[in-house]
Amino acid sequence: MKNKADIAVAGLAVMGENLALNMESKGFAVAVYNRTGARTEAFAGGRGKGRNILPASSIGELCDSLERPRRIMLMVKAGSPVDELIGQLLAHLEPGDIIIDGGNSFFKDTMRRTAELQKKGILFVGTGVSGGEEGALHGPSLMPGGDIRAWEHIRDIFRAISAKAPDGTPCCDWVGPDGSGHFVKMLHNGIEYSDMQMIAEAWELLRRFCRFTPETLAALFEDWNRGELESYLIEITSEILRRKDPETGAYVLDLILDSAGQKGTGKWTAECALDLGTPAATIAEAVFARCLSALREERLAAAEILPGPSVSEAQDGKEFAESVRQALYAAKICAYAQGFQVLRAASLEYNWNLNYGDIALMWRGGCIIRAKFLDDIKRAFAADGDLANLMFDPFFSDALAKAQDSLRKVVAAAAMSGIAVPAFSSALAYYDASRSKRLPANLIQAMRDCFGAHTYERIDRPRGEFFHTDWTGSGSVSATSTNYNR
Ligand code: NBP
Repeated sequence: MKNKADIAVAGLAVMGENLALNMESKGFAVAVYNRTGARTEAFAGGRGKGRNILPASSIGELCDSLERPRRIMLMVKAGSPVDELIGQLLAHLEPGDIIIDGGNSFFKDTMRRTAELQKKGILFVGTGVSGGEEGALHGPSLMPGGDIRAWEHIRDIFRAISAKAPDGTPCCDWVGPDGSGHFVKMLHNGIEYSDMQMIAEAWELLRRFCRFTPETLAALFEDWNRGELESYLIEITSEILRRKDPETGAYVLDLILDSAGQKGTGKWTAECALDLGTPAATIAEAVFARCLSALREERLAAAEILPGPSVSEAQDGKEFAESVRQALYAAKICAYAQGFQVLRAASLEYNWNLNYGDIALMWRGGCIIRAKFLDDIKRAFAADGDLANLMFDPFFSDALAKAQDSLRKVVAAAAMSGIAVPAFSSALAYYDASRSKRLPANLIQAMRDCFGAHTYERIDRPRGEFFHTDWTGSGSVSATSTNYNR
């Protein structure tokens, strides 16, 4: 046993405990602290027993037990608990010490904390940690950002404990300044919302149009997991579909209430996309779809009064299933294109200089959206680091060219049969709007100018010149130097 610990973990709920055990298993001595001391003792005397785990009963004791510079990782709820703990730590830390926030903090809080702590000489890191309990124990995807000076002191520990991509690369790299690590984690979760919604829609379509049994559906998802859709979420879907309740013998999925919960990172992603003016509509739809699912009582009442068509079964189930597979692939490309557009906008807005290919690689293992597909994204950004939209990469534009017909077919069939597929529909609208040379936004501009004199640009004049029409007929077209472009 070492006298001093290499790193500390504060907060010993599910994530903190498992991360501490992961660190210890990689040869690091880990000091641990929890607000309620009984939990620290229970951990040290239970799962941590006989291991290089040093329990501390106070923040002061925790800080005294660490090698310099001190490295302290907080695994507590986002918000005031993080500020409270930082406040308590400051009395015991010295310039050069490092605080790492591994919770799901909002990136703007991380920006603020990085700047405030920098003034006190403390190096602050906000890191995304993905993969839940299992990932924390066996290898999470880690997305650290903040004060770059901390990286050389935490790199070895972070890379050792992180998940490894199938080629052995650690799923952890320095993301960028201030809140960028937490932003990337938030965006990961937003993409996770859309992935899950689209898989749920695919399952619904297969179930309702093809009338496949759960076993057939499970085998189908298993088969999909051997192709371009290979991913953790597709893998667990086939396992979920097979699982039976030992008491009733029914499929567990059939017993689960159709009301989806959420903890807020999907909502944050949608809000950030709106703030940045980026069209992450499919991600936002996935959040709204969960909100709508939660209005179960209203849906049950509406089902009695709002009419719709009946479902026409697919003529050829196998053929329809292949269309759904291709539609899912096309919609997934669109959702990821939106996600990376948000990242790009944030990188420009906050001067983060993000490396999108490296971010795709960080998600290659350990995290919930891990998928073979991310290798293709990594390759696309390696070929063009400033790619404006993933759909413009030749690999993805070819893939969309092949799969877009299926997406149309499936969305149309769903609409005609009254089955809601909000993520698929939104992805298709995003695809079509993105490839439109001319959108009807000129009418929107005309209306804005008509009722609010908001002005418009003209196709026959250089960008940046603004015009106003006197739509009521009393005046003429006039240029203005003021841009009312809101
Ligand atoms: P919780 O979010 O439930 O964190 C609570 C832990 O923090 C408790 O052990 C609590 O102690 C401790 N704590 C300390 Br130390 N100081 C606190 C304070 N001032 N106020 C409140 N609690 C304090 O734990 P978790 O589920 O392990 O998650 C930790 C973080 O990791 C969260 O931000 C979460 O969003 C994030 N995350 C979770 C997952 C996941 O799958 N669960 C995945 C990825 C990220 P106590 O015993 O005295 O209450």
